[in-house]
Amino acid sequence: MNTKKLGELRIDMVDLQEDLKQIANFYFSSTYSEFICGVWESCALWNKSGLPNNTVVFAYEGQPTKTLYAEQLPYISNLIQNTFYFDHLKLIRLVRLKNNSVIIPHKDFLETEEEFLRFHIPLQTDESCFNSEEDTVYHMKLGEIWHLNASLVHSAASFSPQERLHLILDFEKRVNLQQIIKIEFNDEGIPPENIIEREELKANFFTEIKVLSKIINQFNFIDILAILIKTHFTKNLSAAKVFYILFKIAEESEDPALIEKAKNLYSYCMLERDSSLLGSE
Ligand code: YCP
Ligand code: CO
Repeated sequence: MNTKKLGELRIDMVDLQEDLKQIANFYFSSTYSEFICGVWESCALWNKSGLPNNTVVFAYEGQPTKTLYAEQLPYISNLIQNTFYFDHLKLIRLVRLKNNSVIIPHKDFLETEEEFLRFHIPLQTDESCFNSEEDTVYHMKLGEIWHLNASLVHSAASFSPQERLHLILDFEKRVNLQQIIKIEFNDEGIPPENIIEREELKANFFTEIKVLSKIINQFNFIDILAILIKTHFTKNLSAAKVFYILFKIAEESEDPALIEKAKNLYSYCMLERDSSLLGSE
């Protein structure tokens, strides 16, 4: 099932603001920071252990437990309960992406025993926050409900002075949407009004970008990567091509450590991850 906007929730901004004030005091964990240039953090509202700092995605039998944080968010908890059936629920996280931060293009569920059905609801965002899937860049507006196919290459970026805050809900994969979503929903894919137009690449783009090989080193590797990811959000460059260019730049630098780093990052984000990296909960 492809990424699509399912609908939008009516958000009471005054009530939401009360919950956002609570969230400002929450402890967010840095799980999955290896996928980020900048800062992306998460805390759990519902998970297996009921402990808010267990934010790892993994398959388990049975129902999740409410964490203390869910108790402290009456408005958001209500919103969730009115929108989703909990029978096949596994994990609900609050995730925040700080200003000038980008997520390295990746596929999720490479390390998990099972894949999940994933939903996003933005709780704090603006037009300077972007998501992408393969060759499409789009914006999820506040209160919209999205199904994300996280098995495809995807990425995100925030250039907003406010932290971008999303709810992410993961359900068992082997059920259909009617068993998860309580409200009426559309199947309109990524609507044109959510899609961000990007500039075409110049004919010699791939040759000229290799000039970055003159400055790349172990200290700025992550910065060069961030520049390439940001380029994906403004120019017609696919998420996967970011790795292709990074690899070409590393190759041209003739530094074996950088070539290895680029190769390993590609493999980790796009091909395979060891399940021992899952941590324990
Ligand atoms: C996830 N995708 O939420 C991952 C980790 C980046 C986005 C962090 O499963
Ligand atoms: Co992801």
